[in-house]
Amino acid sequence: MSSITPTSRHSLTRFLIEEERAGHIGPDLRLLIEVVARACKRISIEVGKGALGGVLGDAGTPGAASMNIQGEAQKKLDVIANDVLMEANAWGGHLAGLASEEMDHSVPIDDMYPRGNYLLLFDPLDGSSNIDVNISVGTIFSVLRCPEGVTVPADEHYLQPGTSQLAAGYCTYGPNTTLVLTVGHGTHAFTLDREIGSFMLTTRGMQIPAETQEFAVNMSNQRHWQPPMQAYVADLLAGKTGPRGKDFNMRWVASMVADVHRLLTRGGIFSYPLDAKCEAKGGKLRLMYEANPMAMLVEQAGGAASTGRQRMLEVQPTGLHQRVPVFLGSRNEVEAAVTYHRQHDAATA
Ligand code: P6P
Repeated sequence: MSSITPTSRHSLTRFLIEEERAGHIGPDLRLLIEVVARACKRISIEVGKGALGGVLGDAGTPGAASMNIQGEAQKKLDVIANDVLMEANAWGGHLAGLASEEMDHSVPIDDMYPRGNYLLLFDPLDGSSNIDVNISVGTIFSVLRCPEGVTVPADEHYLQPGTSQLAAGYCTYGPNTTLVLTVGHGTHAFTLDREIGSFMLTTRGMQIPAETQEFAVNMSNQRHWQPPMQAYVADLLAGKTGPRGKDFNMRWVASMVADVHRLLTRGGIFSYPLDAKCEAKGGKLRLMYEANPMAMLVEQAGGAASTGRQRMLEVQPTGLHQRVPVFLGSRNEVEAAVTYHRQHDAATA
C-alpha cells in the first residue's frame, strides 16, 4: 500500500490546518483567513486587468470623484476591492463585523446570517494612487476578537490595541501575488500559483535582519518634519562621513505594502513620521488597518514597530480611522530612530 506523500510545497489550506492542529488558531479563524485569501485572489484578478478591465481611474463621475472619510478620492479599484471583501465575509458566520478604510463606520454582519466571534478590519487596496501607473498595490487586514457579550459590534468595540490582534496580513499585487500572514507564531509568505489558483507556502518564518543600510521615507516632506526626524535622516544621508559610519540607500514606492514587503524580505526601515502637513491629524497612516497589522507582521519577523515615541502595538486607539506616525522594520534601525526622538524630547522637556 503506497502512502500518499504530499508534494513538498504546502498550500495555505494545509498550513492553516496544521496551525489549527497546533492549537494556534480555531476553526472559525481558519475559515476567516481562507475567506480573506480567496477575496484577495479575486482582487488580484481585478487589479491584473488594468486598462483592459475598465477598472482604472477614479470612482464616481468624471470631474466628481467619490471621496472617502479620509478625504481621498476613491479609485474604482478601491471600491471594487472593498465590495469583494464585504461580500466574501458577509455570510460565512465567522465574523461579527467589519471595518474598512473606505467606509465611514464599521458594519455588523447582517441579522440574516449567524455572527461569529471576530472583527475584521482592512484597507482593501492600499497604495491605490499607484494603480493607474502599474505599480504594486495591496490589501492589508487585521483580526480582533469581538468583545465578550457584544452581539452587534459598533465602532468602539474595534478600539483595541495592536497587541490584541489574533491575526494580521497583507496581499501584495505585484509581479506575483503574495499573501504574508501571521497568527502570532511567526510571519509566513504564500505565493499565488495561478495555474491551480492556490496560495503556496514559499517562506516559513520570515526574519528581518536587525541591521540595515536601506531606508524608506518620502523625502519631499523633509522641510516639514519635526527636529528629531530632521536630525535622524541628516545622519543617514551623511553616510560613512557622518556619525552613523556607513552609507545608506533609499527606496520609496509610496505603496506601504510594497515598501513593507521589501523590508520583510531583505531588511530596512520604513517611516512615515509626523510632518507639518499631517501633524494636526496625528499622522498620515492609519493605526487600525495599516500600522497595527504591519507592526504585528514585523514584530513576528523579529523587527520593531514604533510611533517614534511608543511601541506601535501598545497604542490605545481612540478612533476607527485614527492616524499615527510610523517607524517599522529592522530592529536596531528602528531603535536608532526612536533614540533621536527620545533624546530630542528629553532635551526639550
Ligand atoms: P505619500 C498610500 O496612499 C499610503 O497610504 C501608503 O500606502 C504609502 O506608504 C503612503 O500613503 C504614501 O504617501 O505621501 O508618499 O504619497
